[in-house]
Amino acid sequence: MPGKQGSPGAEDAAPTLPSVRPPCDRLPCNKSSVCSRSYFVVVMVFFHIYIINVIALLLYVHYNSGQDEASSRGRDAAGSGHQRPASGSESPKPDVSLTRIEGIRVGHVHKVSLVPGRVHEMRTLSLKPLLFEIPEFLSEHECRVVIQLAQLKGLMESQLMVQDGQEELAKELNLSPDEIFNLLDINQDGQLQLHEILTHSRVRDGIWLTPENLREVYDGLKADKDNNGLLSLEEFRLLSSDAFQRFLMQRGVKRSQLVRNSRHTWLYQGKGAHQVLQDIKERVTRLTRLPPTLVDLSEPLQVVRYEEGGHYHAHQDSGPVYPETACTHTRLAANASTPFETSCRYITVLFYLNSVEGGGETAFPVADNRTYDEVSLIHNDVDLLDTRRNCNKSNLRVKPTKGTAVFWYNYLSDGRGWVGEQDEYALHGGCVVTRGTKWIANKWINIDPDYQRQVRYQQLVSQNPEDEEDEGLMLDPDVEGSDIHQDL
Ligand SMILES: [Ca+2]
Ligand SMILES: [Ca+2]
Repeated sequence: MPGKQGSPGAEDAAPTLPSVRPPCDRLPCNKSSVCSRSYFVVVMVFFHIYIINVIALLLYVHYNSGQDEASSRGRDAAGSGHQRPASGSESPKPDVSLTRIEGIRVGHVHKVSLVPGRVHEMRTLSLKPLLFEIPEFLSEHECRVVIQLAQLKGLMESQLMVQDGQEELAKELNLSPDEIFNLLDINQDGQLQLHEILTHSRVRDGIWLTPENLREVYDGLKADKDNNGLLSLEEFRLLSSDAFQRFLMQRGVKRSQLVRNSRHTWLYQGKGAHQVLQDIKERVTRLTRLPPTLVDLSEPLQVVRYEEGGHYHAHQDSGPVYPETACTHTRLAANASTPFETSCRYITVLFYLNSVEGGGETAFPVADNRTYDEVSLIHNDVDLLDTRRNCNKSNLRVKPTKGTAVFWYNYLSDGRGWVGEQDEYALHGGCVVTRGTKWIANKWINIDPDYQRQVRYQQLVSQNPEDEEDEGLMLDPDVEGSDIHQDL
């Protein structure tokens, strides 16, 4: 295809050429009339003018495309901040090209060498997101040590309730009830359907709303006057901006109604850490085939425990990256005026530290779906992000088996060896644990999609190793240090 589009001038010109053959070739004609010498001269003059025009057109096209290339190279070289380096000899090119393992097809098995003397099998589970499973990635001993180290350190609640802040949000919003209504009314039919409210307000300060408890709120507040299950503009106007929130708080919130219901801690994996933790980090480097520096500079190992009834509704591990967004891990190197911050986790490696007796699968609701559409995630009262009730409707579920690792890419490739856009299909969650306890660990590999920012960050860290503790490079304050002193 690109070859065909490459020379539009030549393509347009070529088919018209045969038509200028002298008409004598085709028509038996009288020499004295149409095929006279003067007629032939006229035809030849037009033919020459035509050829000159075609040559001029080709020159014009060639000259212009050359100019475009030159100007785009100029823009890249100038580095306007948001642009990533383009390929080509004159533009700043990443020194490293990130390896991205090919999925080939679902069910494909790669043999990988991760530890001396044995071969692991890595099976492709989906292509969107690019997701793999490696049984027996961790030994029984390693699983036990990680759990014990986490217990020794102590786990904290993964989600704390935020009681205040709703009032402030309403003030900040500075929108009239009519304006809010109009924004929520996705299909613009003048009524608010349940899914329209849930799409925008599924999470209210960490409380997960389901269609059922939204109906409860309607009943409690007597919001749906005509009882048709919809909110009209008149009904909506009668509600105060924080009515929902106040109602939910008064009624009391159970752990099961939170976005996530688990406890976790962080384990440092650098120099001086327990050998098992260092071994796991090295194995992750071999598995992902990424530069060791990137793995070394990433977040520590997160260990999570879900009790019976624990869950984590479907979410993305990474945020989308826009020009005005900075990555949490490279914020040292970011422009100070960047207003938003997000986790930039190129890869998630998730380890199952035990085999769960009941439930607790990792669900990927839209894996290998044909399309991704945020609004259709709630359909006919079925919320695909709700891992307490709808895990069985997820496209893919991975059963927790002790020692197994799964890993996936949260970003696509930019096609030039670096990190591209967020992969929306990487949406995933932890299904409710129906029996027993579930222990997992997460290793995230942090890479900034902005190549220059990642490089600046690594330079800063290598130049000022002492600053790192003060500035809190790590995402979690209880992390005692890191191994960023290693060679970059
Ligand atoms: Ca509507
Ligand atoms: Ca109504």
